[in-house]
Amino acid sequence: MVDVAIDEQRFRRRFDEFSDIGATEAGGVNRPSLSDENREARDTVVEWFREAGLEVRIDEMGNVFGRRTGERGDAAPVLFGSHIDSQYNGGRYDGVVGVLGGLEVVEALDDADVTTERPLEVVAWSNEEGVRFQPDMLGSGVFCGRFDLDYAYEREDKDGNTFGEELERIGYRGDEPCEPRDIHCYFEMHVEQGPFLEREDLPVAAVEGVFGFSWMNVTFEGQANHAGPTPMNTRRDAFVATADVTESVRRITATEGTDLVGTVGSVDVWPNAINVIPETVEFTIDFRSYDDGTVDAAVERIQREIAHAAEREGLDYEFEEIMRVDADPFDQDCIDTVVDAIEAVGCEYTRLVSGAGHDANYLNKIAPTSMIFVPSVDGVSHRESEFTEWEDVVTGTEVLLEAVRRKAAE
Ligand code: HGY
Ligand code: MN
Ligand code: MN
Repeated sequence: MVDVAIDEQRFRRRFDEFSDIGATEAGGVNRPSLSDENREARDTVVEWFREAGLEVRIDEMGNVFGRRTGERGDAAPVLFGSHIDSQYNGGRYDGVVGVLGGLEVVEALDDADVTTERPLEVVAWSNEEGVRFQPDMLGSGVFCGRFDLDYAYEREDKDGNTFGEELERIGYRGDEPCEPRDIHCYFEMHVEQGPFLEREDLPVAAVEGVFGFSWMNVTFEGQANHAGPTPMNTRRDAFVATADVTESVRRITATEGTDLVGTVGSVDVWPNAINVIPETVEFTIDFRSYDDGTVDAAVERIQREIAHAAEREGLDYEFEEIMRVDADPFDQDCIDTVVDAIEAVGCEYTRLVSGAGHDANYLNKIAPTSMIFVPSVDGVSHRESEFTEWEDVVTGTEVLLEAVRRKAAE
């Protein structure tokens, strides 16, 4: 294959400029889905895609595609990318390296005057994080037929704004149908968001699959009362039950011999006052494992614990599973292509399964898919101090370039 080189300076300039959008004091970014900062990030990606000569299309979910034609114009494209929405006060690398890395792959091919047989498409998926509008991976989920458009448009944030209204407001409710179409394969380059590559002192991993997970919403309804005169044995304290369930989540994940992880991440207390017994607590539970049966068992057990906690405290409660994604292995041929690409780039590597969810979870249902991981310093992510060495981002992008070229020649 003709030598094609990543332009590290150009890529770094873009990344630094992009990191200024929604930048936080502590060095992270705050660009939640469909926020004004997310719109600015989208506008920048569209501008850069166009400058790179890509045909830009925006679909009904605001997914942004940049297409580079191939010698076989009507052949199914090689699709690669990630997301640019962030956590509230999240990291600069999560998702972004996959989108800007995809753009750099296209520009490096242009620099070397290299065409590909198949068309290439770089994509920035909408609402991958799912922190403002649950569930996560909503843009890729509609694209892959997992959710219908109305369901997605009706999703509400905590202030009652719907996804559809906000997408309209920022001007990204595109005309392109958001539905499954013929994709030759999908690659996603992403920071590992865990400690394994750094622990092994390795620059890259071929990702063989993604954990399945369940997201649940629980609401306990007790009774507000004065924190002073109310006798302890008459209280109906919604937060005490929440604490019980949180402790149960931790106990269930301690079950021997499973890779199960569990988190109570979002908790809203009402009236949330120092001298009032909590009346209502709404909280979330996130269980994940590479084995679907393990997640199923954990969801069943925690529902029993919720019922017991409510009974002990005399509470009413609501339970809703808001999202369930099955674990599944990626396509072996795509994994092998990533390994071949890593060997062509000439670096050591390992194979990993992802504990984090990605748009690749859903793409894997409609097209051969695999991922490339680069190290997260201190294994940190979803935090403003998230960091990846630039040389590792470049290595991951070189691997992406090699993998894309291989598949585009099929
Ligand atoms: O939840 C996840 O793993 C992803 O960041 N949406
Ligand atoms: Mn991500
Ligand atoms: Mn994330």
